[in-house]
Amino acid sequence: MSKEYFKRRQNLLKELLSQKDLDGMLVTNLTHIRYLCGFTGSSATLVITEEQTNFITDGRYIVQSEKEVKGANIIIESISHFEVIKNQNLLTSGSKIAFDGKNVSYEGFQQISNVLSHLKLESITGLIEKMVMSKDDKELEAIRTAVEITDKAFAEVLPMVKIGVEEKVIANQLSFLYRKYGDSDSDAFAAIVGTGPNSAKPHHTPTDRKISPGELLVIDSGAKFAGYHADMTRSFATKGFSEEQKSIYDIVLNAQVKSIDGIKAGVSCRSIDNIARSHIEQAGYGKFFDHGLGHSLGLEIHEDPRFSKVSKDILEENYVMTVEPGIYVKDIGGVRIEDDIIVTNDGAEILNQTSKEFQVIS
Ligand SMILES: [Mn+2]
Repeated sequence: MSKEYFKRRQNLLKELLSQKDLDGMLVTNLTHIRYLCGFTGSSATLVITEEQTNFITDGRYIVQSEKEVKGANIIIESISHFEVIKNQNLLTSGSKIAFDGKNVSYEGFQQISNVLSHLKLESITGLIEKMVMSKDDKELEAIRTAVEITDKAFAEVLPMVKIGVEEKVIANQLSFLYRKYGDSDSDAFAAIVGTGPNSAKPHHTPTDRKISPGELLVIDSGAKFAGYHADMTRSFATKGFSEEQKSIYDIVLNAQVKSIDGIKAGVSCRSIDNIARSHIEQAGYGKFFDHGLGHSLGLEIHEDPRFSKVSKDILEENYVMTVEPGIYVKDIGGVRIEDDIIVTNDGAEILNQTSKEFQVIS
């Protein structure tokens, strides 16, 4: 990605800091550092002020930072990054500097306060989180690719989803394909494959339980591409399923389609959550849908805003959201259906191509 993208993001952050009467920021969250200058390694601090952006890392990352870091002056040092800031006088004495209170530990804060005692430090949270909500064209491109890879892997794995196959086998195969086609370091998150009673646990960890007749099956997984996440869930019934299991599937699918239909820029996240929630409530399953309708995703798998009962956010163009209603009934099983969508000015663009038709596994 070209330097201009990172410069644009850094400039927006500078603008937001100056609106808050702050002279700069110590960025310590590695995902935020990646967003602001492109570095993907595991140790760095970014120091942003109106005048300059300094990137500090250690000797393990000499080559990598030269290749990746854009729009920042690179400093390689083997001592604490806060000592570097002090020794090289990167921040003027008395200046008001923000740090991410959510990301700095208690000990980290003590260290900053001691070493950088010449600064006025102020904890802020949510500033960069707010910035990343609306995705730029490069980010949308990466998310589209992550979703394409997810669809492709799903299509390849579907033929092996049969009665008698273990949850773990399906999860491992998906993970293998995501790493083959997408980022090689990991999938977007550990795949959830829940059969029968396990399908009623929204965050089930795959086991050696085998897909059996007359039950529901939930598969929730996603690829990662260039650091950007995809997240898709599909549910199935197996041969011998009950009327109620089929009916639960239909209710969840209708709730999902209806809530996506309501999405467009300017609409509140809470009202979208409410579309799915009311639909499920009216069908008599309200108490079996006990999580939010969806979340934003990007360089993190779960970002703000959320589709939830308590959200105060309003959708804007180029927000990327998941829409994932579910119903989970003990002993009957669970259904969740999830797509990733891009918010547009007049609607939502659904990225996933994998079918949502009711399918029976035999
Ligand atoms: Mn999700």
